Amino acid sequence: NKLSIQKIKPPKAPKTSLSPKHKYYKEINEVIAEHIKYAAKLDIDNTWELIHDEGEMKVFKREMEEDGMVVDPLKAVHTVKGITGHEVCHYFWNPDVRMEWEGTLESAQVLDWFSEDTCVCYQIHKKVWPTTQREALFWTQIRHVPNEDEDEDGPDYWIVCNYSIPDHDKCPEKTKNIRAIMNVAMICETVVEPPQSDRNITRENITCKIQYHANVNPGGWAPASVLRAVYKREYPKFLKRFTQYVMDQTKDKPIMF
Ligand code: 16C
Repeated sequence: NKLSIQKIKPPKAPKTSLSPKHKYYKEINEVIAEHIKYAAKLDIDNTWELIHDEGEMKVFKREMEEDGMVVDPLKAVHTVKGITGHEVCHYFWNPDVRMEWEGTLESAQVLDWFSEDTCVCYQIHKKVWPTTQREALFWTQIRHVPNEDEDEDGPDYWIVCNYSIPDHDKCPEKTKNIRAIMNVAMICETVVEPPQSDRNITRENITCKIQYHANVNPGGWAPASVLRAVYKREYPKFLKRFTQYVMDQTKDKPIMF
């Protein structure tokens, strides 16, 4: 029954442990605020084209080009039972486990830690025939965005954002790869249906509502048809494989709200 659905709010945590003096502090706050704003609107109107529809998972794109390069914004929504938004974001963010679920990578490295919740990653993606291999250099941050509305029922999000940076001291300079540019976010809300009054909350009672935004510029020439075919196949594959990974990892662990 709809009226009895409640959202469990985790304790208010510091928004980020990154120092306001850090050179990326402003950029990170702005980028994250922008994703949250769009996620809250959930404005999937008819300018978005549905490219994959499978159960609760829906993947949309908007065809767009910049200087002749395909940069189609991509948006996906998914609803998964038995896991929380904090768990989804934890596994999406944690660089130690990325190779376990990310099927497009050849290698991934952490180059720097800005703070406990923010690091810089350098990764090399698998080659897509017949194009030059891609690499990426980006900060990645996980954070809890508590509901700040007067309205107690307002959304409470967990978010991870991966956002490209132009350079880093420890980043290999001249490689054979083309640098792709990304602005990616995973934004989650946890919905809890209360158990019968004498029972504890179990994984049966929780559902995670996921939104995933990806703006990727391949950074150099690649045939539009190859590119669109690659992401039409890879994003749904990623969403399925990654959410299954989170379910497998968490099923015997205490719920992380
Ligand atoms: O968000 C995802 N993963 C995060 C952690 O890795 C991170 C990565 C974002 C993707 C950035 C793409 C950079 C170029 C990719 C090269 C293509 C590799 C395909 C290999 C196929 C075996 O935020 C999950 C992302 C999962 C889906 C990625 C698919 C991206 C395709 C974009 C089109 C660019 C192709 C350029 C080469 C033709």
